[in-house]
Amino acid sequence: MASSFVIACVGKPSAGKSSFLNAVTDASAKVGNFPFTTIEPNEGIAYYPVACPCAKMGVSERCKPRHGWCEGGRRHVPVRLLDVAGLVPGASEGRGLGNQFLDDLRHADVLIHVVDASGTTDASGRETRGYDPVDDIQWLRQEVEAWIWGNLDRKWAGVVRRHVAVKASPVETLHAQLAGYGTPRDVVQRALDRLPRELVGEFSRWEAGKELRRFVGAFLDERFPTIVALNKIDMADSDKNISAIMKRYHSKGGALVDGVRIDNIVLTSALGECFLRKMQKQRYISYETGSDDFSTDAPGLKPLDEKAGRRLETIRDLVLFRYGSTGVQEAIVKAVDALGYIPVFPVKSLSTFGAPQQGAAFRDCVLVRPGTTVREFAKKLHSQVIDRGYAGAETIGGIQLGESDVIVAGKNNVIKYTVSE
Ligand SMILES: Nc1nc2c(ncn2[C@@H]2O[C@H](COP(=O)(O)OP(=O)(O)O)[C@@H](O)[C@H]2O)c(=O)[nH]1
Ligand SMILES: [Mg+2]
Repeated sequence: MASSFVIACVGKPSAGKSSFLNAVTDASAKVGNFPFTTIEPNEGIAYYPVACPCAKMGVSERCKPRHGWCEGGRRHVPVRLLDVAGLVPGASEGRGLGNQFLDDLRHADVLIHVVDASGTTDASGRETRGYDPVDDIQWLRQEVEAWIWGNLDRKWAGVVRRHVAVKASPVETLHAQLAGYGTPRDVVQRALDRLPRELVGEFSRWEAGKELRRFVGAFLDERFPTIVALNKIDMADSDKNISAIMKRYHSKGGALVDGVRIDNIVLTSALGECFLRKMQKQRYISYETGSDDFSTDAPGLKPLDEKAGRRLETIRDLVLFRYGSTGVQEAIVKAVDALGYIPVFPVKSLSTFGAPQQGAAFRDCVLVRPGTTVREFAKKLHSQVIDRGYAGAETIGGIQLGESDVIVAGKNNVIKYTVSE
């Protein structure tokens, strides 16, 4: 039963995607401690913190997550991170690696667009100086849009003919076309809901270059919520570029601009985080990801040499003091929050919160889409046993849950299923 939440890191070459991945991935420290059978070279693991019911139930000392870890009721749930390399302007027309990497996107629940805010790489990722990154967010969005729209455009006349012939609804027809992008039907419906009703009513007259194009924009907003990581904030020119980007994306009422909401722009120093983690692992500093400082004089730490000491001071001044953290962990949190996923804790016993004969509590935690029902989660869980023999479900306090109850964090997200076989 794998938590299947996938974040894709996208962006032009040299923006810092791989560094971002390294910064959040703790592969060497916690090898094997994630539910994914294979980790590809371009994959990493990040951890999303959630409130663990172990604290409220007074069993924190027995809380032993199968994957990730839990500390004082704060549980760190692994999520997958994909490094989608090679996105350059014109990619959707088959330049660069062409559709290959755009195909990777279909596994993603949410995107983190890593932008080089320092202005030291041009639109294709080549080294330069004084490049203005203000358009980078827009062109990436347009690439993805051109890709999805292009695939529909080619066959649109046929799609509409069939739509009329079989008397389908717009959502059915579009869902059939977009299912390949890993898209559930309700996402297509929400994208349609973003358009004026009259427009949807005239679906059979949609032109590929007009109404369909508009729909694809709405579809992107729903299908690929995007967090922007303005990266390399430790570099000289980043400050002024950040101000310009914030100005452009500041909109009235928090509306999406190029698929981005200003609240979802995060300032990051992937390299700073990599260095802090490395120094922490080698026991030169004590540092916790996401915090606004590190310490060099905690007991048991090794003495720093001058060069490392200077570098740490620079990170402290330019990143931690100025922006409050390296921003990397914040980006992960925002990415999962953007979809409102909630943690669910399946248990075998509501008195021990584990398997009855084992000591450990709350072994499993799975992130699920908002709106997931008790019955849907049973299906997602290991499967046929619960699905075939489904006899009911209850939560803490022996409260019975209905099949169609929507799972809500803190209310009914600790679930014990009963099976009739
Ligand atoms: N100063 C600074 N350099 C960074 C940062 N993140 C990445 N880099 C550098 O930018 C270059 C490209 O980074 P990389 O992660 O390989 O980019 P990718 O092509 O998007 O995967 C490397 O030299 C990194 O060290 C950062 O936060 N600050
Ligand atoms: Mg890379």
